[in-house]
This record gives sequence, structure tokens and C-alpha cells, in this order.
Amino acid sequence: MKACRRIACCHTFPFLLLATRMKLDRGWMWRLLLLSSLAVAAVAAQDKQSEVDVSDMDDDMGLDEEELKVLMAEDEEEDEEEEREATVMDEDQSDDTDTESGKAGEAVTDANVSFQVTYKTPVPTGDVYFAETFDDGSLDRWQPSKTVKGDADDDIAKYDGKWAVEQLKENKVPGDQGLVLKSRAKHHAISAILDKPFVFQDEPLVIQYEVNFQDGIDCGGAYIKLLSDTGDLNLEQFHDRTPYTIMFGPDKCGEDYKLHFIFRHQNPLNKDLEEKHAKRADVDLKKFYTDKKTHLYTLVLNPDNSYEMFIDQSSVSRGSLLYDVVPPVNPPKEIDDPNDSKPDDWDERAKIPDPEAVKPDDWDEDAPAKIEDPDALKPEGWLDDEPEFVSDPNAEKPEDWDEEMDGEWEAPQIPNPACETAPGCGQWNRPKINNPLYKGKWKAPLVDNPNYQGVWKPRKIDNPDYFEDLQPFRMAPFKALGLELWSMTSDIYFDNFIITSHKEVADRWASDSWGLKKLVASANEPGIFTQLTMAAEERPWLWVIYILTVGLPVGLAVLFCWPKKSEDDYVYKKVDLPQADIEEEEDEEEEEAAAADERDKAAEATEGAAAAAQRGRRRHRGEPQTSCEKEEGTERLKEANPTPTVSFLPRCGGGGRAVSTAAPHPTRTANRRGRQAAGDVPAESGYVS
Ligand SMILES: [Ca+2]
Repeated sequence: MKACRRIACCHTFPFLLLATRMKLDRGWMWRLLLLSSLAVAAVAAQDKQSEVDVSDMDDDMGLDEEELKVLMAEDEEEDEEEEREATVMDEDQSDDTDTESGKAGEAVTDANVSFQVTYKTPVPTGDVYFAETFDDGSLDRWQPSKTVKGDADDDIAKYDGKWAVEQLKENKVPGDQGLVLKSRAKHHAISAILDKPFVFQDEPLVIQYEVNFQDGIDCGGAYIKLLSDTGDLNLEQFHDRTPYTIMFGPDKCGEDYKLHFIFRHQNPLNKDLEEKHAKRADVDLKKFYTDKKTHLYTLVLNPDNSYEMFIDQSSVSRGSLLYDVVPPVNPPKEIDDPNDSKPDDWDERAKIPDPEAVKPDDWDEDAPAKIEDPDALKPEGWLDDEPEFVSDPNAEKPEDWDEEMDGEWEAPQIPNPACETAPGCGQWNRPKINNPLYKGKWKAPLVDNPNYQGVWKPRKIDNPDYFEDLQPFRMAPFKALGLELWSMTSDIYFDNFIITSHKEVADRWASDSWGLKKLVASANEPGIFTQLTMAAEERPWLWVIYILTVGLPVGLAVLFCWPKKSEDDYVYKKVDLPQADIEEEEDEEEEEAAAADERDKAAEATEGAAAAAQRGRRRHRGEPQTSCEKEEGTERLKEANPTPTVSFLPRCGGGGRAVSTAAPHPTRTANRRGRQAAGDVPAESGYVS
């Protein structure tokens, strides 16, 4: 049990230390690894699709459990007049229900499903400017654009990308549908008029909708535009230049994952409109674009000019329309005077050469940097008269040498053989060294410039374009919601647009719609072991990691917790195996012993009688028998009965130990007998060290 308890914290044990401590031999290591592999495989095989439980729902999802019932399959009798029952099933099963599930009032059930969700098209619980679920399957209130994009090439300028109302491709909630951008590499534009224009006064603005990049996203956006109420807004002519008040939502290109919040601010002086971009979100947005789940995007603007963006109801960015947008809403009060220029006599030199410094008399500017070493001596044996190279005396003019064509033949030059043994040949020159008198050009040292005027800057003047708008929240009213998008990936799913002034209305709306999608998606999430197995299929080396992290502790636990094989069994077998040899040897020994016994019988009888008398005296006095005496008795028992038996004996001079009384190892027996004869080992039966 002690070992088992140790194993409980096996995860923190360094394996090598353990292995050393346990003295695992190689065979055990292999058995352990095999065992670990089997354990992991068994666990992976037992993996099942996780079933949803209401208690698993995230608290922060804000789901109203009374509204959102998760029923077991047997509880499926429900009122089908108002509610659409939806069945959540495996992907391949769900395809069968694609066509029927979208129709209101139809119940869809399947006996094979693990659970059912009851989906009811959400209804806004408060005042809204716009709410759209697409659950009726129609785009009646939506107007596809019939125009062309302003700055695009003619062949792709047309807004001819297709839109459809469909269910989600994965994790569908039958009965629930959304707007899907269907075409890749095409311009899409569609818009809808709000129930009533939104006018920025004293009420907050809350915009919320869902996006699912069902096929991931390569390069493209899923943002919305709130189209300004300009009086001449024509949705058929909705294009990229159509005035908007706010642009909000996800956008991605390359590795740049963005969540736009751009508003157009009107300059109160010249009435120009300028885009103001909110600072980037504080979180890594990548997963929202790549996990193929439905995410909820919310923008809240408050009359106090604060704003906050949420993804899946978690805040990802917040700030002020006055201070956290680029470029700032309000221009600077003062600007550099554009008519100011640096005066010609402006002295910007912080340091100047000391005007009072004089070149020292002994400063020779003409002294060379290098001179010949005056102390150098020509090495002895230098051959002044021998050239360094000579004509090769062994060279011969090639036979095909044509003096007319090739010119006069000359033997090639080779190093002068006479120089090989000499320090050098030809003219000797003194080596060059640095000139100690060299000083170079004289310069006056630098001193602080008494006339230094600092770095010139133009003077400040009042900004003629200055204004101060303390209410940037009061943007241009908007009256339509539009999507004007280009994407290189199709099947971008949109759903549950809502525009309201009340965050709680948007939250409740999310609970009744997006919350259900999230619930279904998490129900269909593969179990952790399935995910691990899938990962290992792509990267087989992961199995090694799994075995080390999971299998090893299991293997070690088995090693420690398995019914412990007695050390004595080991001894028993070890001693028991060479039985035949031992018996032969014993026979010989017994023959010798018999002869010796005969010779010693008389003496032994005398000694035995004396010992017996001593034992008898001890017993009589109540003294305990010594352990050696007990073993002596057992030895006799063994000789009488050679079949292996196990008895528990106290070691002579040590702790108790179970030993075999079968024939001991011959060599050891012989040794021991020799030592016994020498008197340094007591006679003991069956004890094997
Ligand atoms: Ca919907």
C-alpha cells in the first residue's frame, strides 16, 4: 500500500530516478512500455460521444433554463403548434432533415439521437430597431444590390455574389436558419431597412449578430454597415461608397485578424466626413475565425461616448470615442505656423571648435604615418645578386610551337632554386613601422557654442480648423443595415441581427438563439480522447508523449500495486531448479557423511548426550533455545524429508525469513560446509543468502 501511495504522485516523479530506484531491468522496461501502450489504447477505445447535460452549460452564457429545455429522447411529447422541435444528431444523419427542418411548426425527431433541444424562433423582449432571424426561410425584407462596385474592374464590379437562407453546415439546430454568403471571389451586397431609423440622442446603441466562417476564412470580411439616413438611400443602389454611419464586425486578410469598429464623423466646420477607427481589440482574435463555430459580435455605444465590443458576450475592447480612435475626433488647438521658416543666421551647433586654441609649434602635420625601420638588419646570407625567379632550365620548346604564330618561345619562370636555402634573394628593403612622430592634421578641440540657439521649430499658431465636438456619439442617424462584402471563402453564415438600445434585450435575444447554437456545438464536440487520437493520427510521434504522460504512471502503478511476488518465492525457485545435480551431489556427500558418521558415531553420541543434557538443563531452567539450535533441528528435518517445503525461520543472528528447506545450492552448500567445518558459520538448514 505504501508503494501505491507513492504511485499516486507518480506524475511528478522523474522517470529515470524511479527506474534507478526500482532497479528495473531491461525486460521490465519493455513490459512497462507495452503495458502503457495497451492502457492508452484501451482508454481511447472506450471514448464515447459526450452527452449534454444542462448542468454543463456555461453560466456566463446567460441561458434561461426555463426557456431552453434539454430533454431526453423519451420526453419528446411537446406542443408542436408553436414550437419547432429539433433533433441534434450526427452530421450524416442530420443531412436528411435539411429540407424539412426549416419550416415553422414542423417537428423533427429521431429515435437514434442522444438528446433533443427545443428551438423556438427568438422574439425580442423589448423595443428594437431591427431584429432578423431568417427562420422563415425568406429574404423578403432584404434587398440584394443591383449596382456595381465603384472602383473595381468591370468584369468583377457587379454585385452578383449569391446569398441564401440555409441551416448551418455543422452543429445545426434544425428549425434555425441564417443568411449565407454563397460565392467566392465575388462582390456581395444586400441590405434591409430598419423598422425605424436610429437617431443618436440619449439612448445607447446596441448592435449584435452572429457569424460563422463555416469554411474558415482566407481573405474576406463579415462586417456590417449601418447605412446613414441620407434621404436618398436606395437599397438597390447599395455599393461600397454608400454613406454609412458605423461599420462593425470581423475582417481578415493574410494573418491580420481584425474586429472593425469604424464610425464616420462629420466635421462641424466643413461638413466633411472622416472615418474614425477604434483601437485594436485586446485579445487574439484568430480562433474566432478558424474554429468554424458560430460567434456572437456585439457593439455597445453609450451617450457618454464610451464604447465596448464583445465577442461571445466577453468584452474584447473598450474605450472612448474621444480618446481611443484614430485619427482623433477633435483636431489640435494649435498647429505649426506653415509660413514660419528657419532664419539664415539660426545657430543650431551645440559644439564648435575652440576659436582660441593654437596649433603647437612642434606639431608636424607632414610627418608620414609609416617609416622604414632604422634598426632593421639585412639577414645574413641574403643573396643580393640572385633573382627571385629564373627560367626553368628543364623546359623545352614544344614541337608544335610556331614562332610566327606563337611568338618567340621562352622557358617558364620558376622560383630560383638558389634561394631555397637562403633567407632571401634580390634587393633587400627595410620593413615599415609606425612613425612615432606622426600626429596628422591638427584640429582645435570642441567647446560649447556660446551662440547655440537650439533646434529650430516653427512657431505655433491657432489652428484655423479647430473645433471641439464633445458629443461624437451623436452620429448621423441610420435607417438600414447592409452587408457589402468580398470574400475568397464562401459559406459565411450570418444570423440573429438585432439593433436596440437595451443591452439586456440583446442578451436575452442571444440566450434564445446563439446560446442554443453554442449548446449544440458543445454537445457535438468530440471527447478529449477522440481529439487526442485524431491529433495522433496526423502526428504519430504524439503517441510517445501520451505513453510517457499517461501510460507510464499506469504502468508504474501496476508495477507497484500488483500482488507483490514474494522474494522468497524467488529464492525458492532458484534453489529448487537444479534438483537433479544436487541430489547426485547429496548422494555422494551422504555416502561420505555415512562413513564419517560411522567413525564419529561414538564421539557424537557422547557429544550429543552432553548437548542434550545441556538443552535439557536449559529447558529445565526456563532458558530459551538459541535460534541456531532451532535451525539445527530443521536441518535434521530436511535430511529426513528431501521434498521442498517452506518454513519460516529466524535467521541466525538476523531477522526472520521464509526459506526453502529443499536442497541448497551445491556450491554454496559446499562452501558453507567448509566454513562450518572451519567453525566460522553456524550449521543452519536451508538458509540461503
Ligand atoms: Ca436563425
